[in-house]
Parts: sequence; C-alpha cells; structure tokens
Amino acid sequence: MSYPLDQVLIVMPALNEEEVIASVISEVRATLPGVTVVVVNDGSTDQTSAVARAAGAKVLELPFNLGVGGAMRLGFRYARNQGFPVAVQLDSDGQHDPKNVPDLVALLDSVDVAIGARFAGSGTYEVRGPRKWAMRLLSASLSRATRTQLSDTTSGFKAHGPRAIDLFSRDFPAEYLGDTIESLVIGHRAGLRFGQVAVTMRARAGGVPSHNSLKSAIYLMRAFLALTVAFLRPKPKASHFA
Ligand SMILES: Nc1nc2c(ncn2[C@@H]2O[C@H](COP(=O)(O)OP(=O)(O)OP(=O)(O)O)[C@@H](O)[C@H]2O)c(=O)[nH]1
Ligand SMILES: [Mg+2]
Repeated sequence: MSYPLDQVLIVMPALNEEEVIASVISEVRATLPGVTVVVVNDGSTDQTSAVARAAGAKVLELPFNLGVGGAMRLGFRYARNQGFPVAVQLDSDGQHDPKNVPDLVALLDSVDVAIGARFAGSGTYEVRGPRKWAMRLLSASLSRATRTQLSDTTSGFKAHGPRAIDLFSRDFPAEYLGDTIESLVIGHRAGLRFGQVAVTMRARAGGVPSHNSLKSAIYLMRAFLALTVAFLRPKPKASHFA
C-alpha cells in the first residue's frame, strides 16, 4: 500500500528560477493532484518567490543563501512539523519529471529513501570524462557500503519516508552539494534503507545552472573527502526515531 498523494510534500529548492518555476509547479500540481508544493527560496535576487506563490506553491524564505542542503533541511523540518510522512525533493528548473514521483513514493513501502537514478536504464542523460568516472566510483563505494545497487548517488531527485524525514530534519549537511553523497552516508549510518527507481532526466527548461564544470569537478574531489569524513563522524542514535 503506497502513500496517497495528499500525504506527499514536494520540496523544491530554488535559486533564481523565475523563468521556469511557475511552469514546473503547474506541471507538478497537474500530474500529482493533491500534493502540497513547498518552494524553499534561498536568497534569490529575482522574482522566484512571487512567481512561485502565484503558481500555487507555499514559499519558505531563507534570509540568505545556504545552498541546497540548508534549504532541504528546512524542507524536511516543514514536512515533520506539518505531519507529512513523505517528502520528495524535486528541482525547480524542470529537469525532474513529476511522472516519476508515484514510482519513487511506491518504493517507500520497502525503503526510507528512494533515489531517482538517471543512469539506471531510462532516458538518455549522460555525463562524460572525469566527472563520469568520479560519479561511478562514488556510486560503487556507496553501493558497497549500503549493500544496495545505487547507480546515481549524486541525484537530487529523491523521495523520503517518515524515518528519513525525522533524521534529516535534525541532521542534513548544508555544505556545497552535501545534500547528495554525505546525506546518504549519514542516512546509512543511522540505519536508513535505500533503493532506486530509474528516472528520465530532462534538459533544463530555462534559467541558468548554479554551478559550472570546474566547480563540479572540485565538488567531486571534495565528495571523496566528505565520504571519508562522513564515515568518521559518530553514528547518529537510532533511538531518536519516532
Ligand atoms: N535553495 C537553493 N537551491 C539551489 C541553489 N543552487 C541551486 N539550487 C536549486 O537546486 C536545483 C538544482 O540546481 P541546478 O543549478 O539545476 O543544478 P544541476 O541540475 O545539477 O545542474 P544543471 O544540469 O546544469 O541544471 C534547482 O532547482 C536550483 O534552483 C542554492 O544555493 N539554494
Ligand atoms: Mg538543474
């Protein structure tokens, strides 16, 4: 038995996405009737908030830029405080297809975090060169650690069940891109179960990417370090779970 859509909170981190966020919100609401959409606006200098509100989303404002991890922690806190058992992270730029959400939510019957994997067979999304190998290596180490096949550990398209929401509303890395690799390690160490669903990744519908290839290469190197550091952090206590 899967969670009904009215128990699903869609959390959209957003930075300067006025160009496309309205159409993304409309598509989400049309494809997933009954869901609640919350946009976490992270110090945008454009009209992201006004446009998102007009499109029917609840908008949470951060006073200054915290990055996707900080924004997601607020999203998880909102989910917990409002009593949503499911929180789905979805990009504001149109790259994630809301049609994949029901499959991600259905997987929450057996896992705590369902990852939308871009390389698991669906669609034609591809990355090349050192970035590809770094991502493969990260996925291989995490798959080994979690004893689960995880082919896309840097995906930002994820569904979270109640145990994950409870943990991540207290402990979610706010460092640059820490919302991916490091959050998986924290979850794993706290005993969360992971799974993946093949998703299609679309091209950005408009606006500009928040990071360039140099930044992303630096991140991937940092991610290896973060992985090591994260495994060294003391284990969060499972007894915190409700
Ligand atoms: N809250 C918050 N959201 C951000 C920040 N940077 C990016 N985002 C949002 O996070 C999502 C993913 O960011 P993107 O810039 O699209 O990153 P990406 O999808 O890896 O890169 P592209 O493939 O080039 O689009 C989008 O919804 C952005 O608006 C930030 O600093 N804070
Ligand atoms: Mg994007």
